[in-house]
This record gives sequence, structure tokens and C-alpha cells, in this order.
Amino acid sequence: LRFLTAGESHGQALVVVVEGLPAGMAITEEQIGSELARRRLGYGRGPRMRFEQDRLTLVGGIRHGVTLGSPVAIEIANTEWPKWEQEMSPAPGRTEKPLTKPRPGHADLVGMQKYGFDDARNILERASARETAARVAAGALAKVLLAELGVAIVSHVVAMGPVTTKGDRRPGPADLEAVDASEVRCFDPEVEAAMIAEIKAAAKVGDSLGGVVEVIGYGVPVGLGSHVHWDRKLDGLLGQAMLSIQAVKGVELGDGFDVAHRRGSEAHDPITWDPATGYGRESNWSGGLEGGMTTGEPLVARVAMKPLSTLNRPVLKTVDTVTKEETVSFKERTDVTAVPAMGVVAETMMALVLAGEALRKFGGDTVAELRRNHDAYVQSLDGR
Ligand code: EPS
Repeated sequence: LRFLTAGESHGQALVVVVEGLPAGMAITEEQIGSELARRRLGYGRGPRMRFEQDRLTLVGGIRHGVTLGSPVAIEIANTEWPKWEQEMSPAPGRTEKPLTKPRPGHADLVGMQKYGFDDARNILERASARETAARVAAGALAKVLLAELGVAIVSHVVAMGPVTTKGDRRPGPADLEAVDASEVRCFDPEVEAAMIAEIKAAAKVGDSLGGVVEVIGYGVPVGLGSHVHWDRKLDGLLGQAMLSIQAVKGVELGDGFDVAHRRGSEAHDPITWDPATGYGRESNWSGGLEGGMTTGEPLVARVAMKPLSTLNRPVLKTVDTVTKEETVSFKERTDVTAVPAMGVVAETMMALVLAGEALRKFGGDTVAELRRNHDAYVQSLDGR
């Protein structure tokens, strides 16, 4: 499974092409649209989330509600485009308002240096997390494919700035609606209020907040990924996928960081056997991953996002790239936090990785063939 996105934050549209999906997979525009809507949720999002819509067009690869096995192409139009048509025009010309006060922590300055531009907009437009809308459209397809195999992915916010959950409540697939109903996508109602208060406090002083989400994959079959080579280990693939999300700076698989401080006798999940369900683990500190392969236990990743580098009250010191004088960065409209939305993007990235690995393991040109191969494999594990 491969996918490629294109488009700028304030450009005409984002597009995504997804290649490698089997034929015969039932998918509707509404399913993709509802995933896109979930990504727009969250207390602390900026004004753009209120007045812009993700206008969706299925351009190719789907006919009469099913995939054809050909590349699926999706366009997400920016309804803001009329306001930006001049500024972002692909026609020859130049801007009247180059941005020359790069934001610390953003791609602005290094991007200008690397690509030889004197206007930060040429960098920030593509560095923007707006691009994740296109990923989420691709992820909606991956989730539908995984559902065929009984896999469901759930995320929830476990930290908002300094406010953290106690870590003992983990939502299952049936709880996703309840998580989405929370304004901060937090599964703990007591902590939810404290998170909202923290966002309000940061917003009041024009500051931003980071946080941590937990993503859980349920029903993942034993043996996705492989121990045989560095670039086939599922831990590595998940890490790369999560770290590719804008503003993400850390990923923990299972209890990775905590386990590092324990002794071996208290760090590994004891293996069990049950005649009805086969092998299992007494605990799941490994996060469902041993030797780069899934164990069949829930797959658990925690993903850390830094506070957005665009501040509503720019206070961080920077340098004007024209005058070389000390200044503060330019002010762009922004979200206070995008952590709740990032959870949906992290689900997307887990879905795309797992769908790719499921297709690699089970293959099939049709979704029925994929399911048959998957079911036969799962049956073959009986007693093994
Ligand atoms: C973003 C800044 C904001 C966000 C945007 C990402 O956009 P604007 O500056 O136009 O208000 O709203 O996110 C989206 C548009 C989206 O769909 O997620 C940034 O700087 O990354």
C-alpha cells in the first residue's frame, strides 16, 4: 500500500492517491467525510475549523461504492481558496507580503535556507498540518480494509500540557463515540475538565499547548511485521509513521520508557495457553510487539506532540531574514492546541501501516481473497 499527498495549506485543494487497495471494498464518501470531520474536532482549534469545510471529491478508483483495484484518488477542496487565490496563485508573479520573521520551532527558517527562498510562506504552506486532512482520507480507506479483518483502531488524549490522565482507563472499540464526544477526546471525564481549563488558560495569554495521545489497535492478527530485517520491523514502521506527523517529537510503544527502568523479571509479558483461545500474554507491557512482530495483544503506541510553534502572542525571539535584526516572529492565526486532532491522525498512520502489512502478509486482488487468506492463516494458528 502506497500513498502520496500533494497540496498547500491555503492552496486550491489537497489531493491524495492511494495505490494497492484490493478490488471490491465497499466505501462511501460519507465514511471518508466522517473521518475528516473527526479530525476537525477538539477544543482549542482555531477559527479556520469553524468556517472552512473539507469539500470532498472521489476522483478515481471507486465506482458504484466499491474499489476497483486501481489507484484511489481523492481531492479535498479548500473552501478558503477564493481568499487566497491571488496570494497562492501558481501563475508567474510575486507576493507583496513576503514573510521574513521565521517562527522558532517551525520549518520556516531551515526550509528557507535549504530551498533558497526569501518568503517563509513557500515553506510553511506545505509544512502545515493541514496536509493531515489528505492523510486522514487515505486512512479512512485503510480503516475500512482493516475492519474486513476485524481490526479496529482507537485513540484518546492522555496528556494536555501538564494535565495527565492516571493511565488506568483505556477505551475499547465500542468507546470511540464517547471519546469523540469529549471536547478534548479524553476518556476520563474528571481529567477532561482540567484539560479544558488548561487550554483556556493558555489561550488567554496567547500561548499554545502540546500533549500525548494513546493509539490502540484491537484485533490485530499475530505476526504482522517481521524480525528478519530492520525495515520490516513493525516497531520501526510505526515509529516512522508517527514521527512523520507534524509537531510530533516522541513515540513510545507499549510501556517502552517505563520498562527501561525495571528488571527483566518485571519487564516481559508472561506467555499463557488456553485451549479455547490459544496463546496469550498475562500483561501487555510490550504494547503488542515482540521482535518487530505483532503478538495478537492490543497494539499500543503513545505519541507526543510539542506545543504548536505558531503563537497568538509571538514572544519568541527570532531574526528578520532581510535586516538580520532581532525581532519576534510574524503572527499567523493558529490553534491553541491540535492534540485532539493529532489523535485522529495517529489512528490514520497506524491504520495505513497495518493495512500495508496486512496486504503484504495476506495479499489478494479482491477483498474477499484477502479475507480468505487472513482467515485461513488465523485458523492455521490453532494449537500453534
Ligand atoms: C495550521 C494553522 C491553521 C490551522 C491549520 C493548520 O490554519 P490557518 O492559519 O489558516 O488558520 O487551522 O489546520 C487546518 C487548516 C486543518 O485542516 O487542519 C498550521 O499552521 O499548521
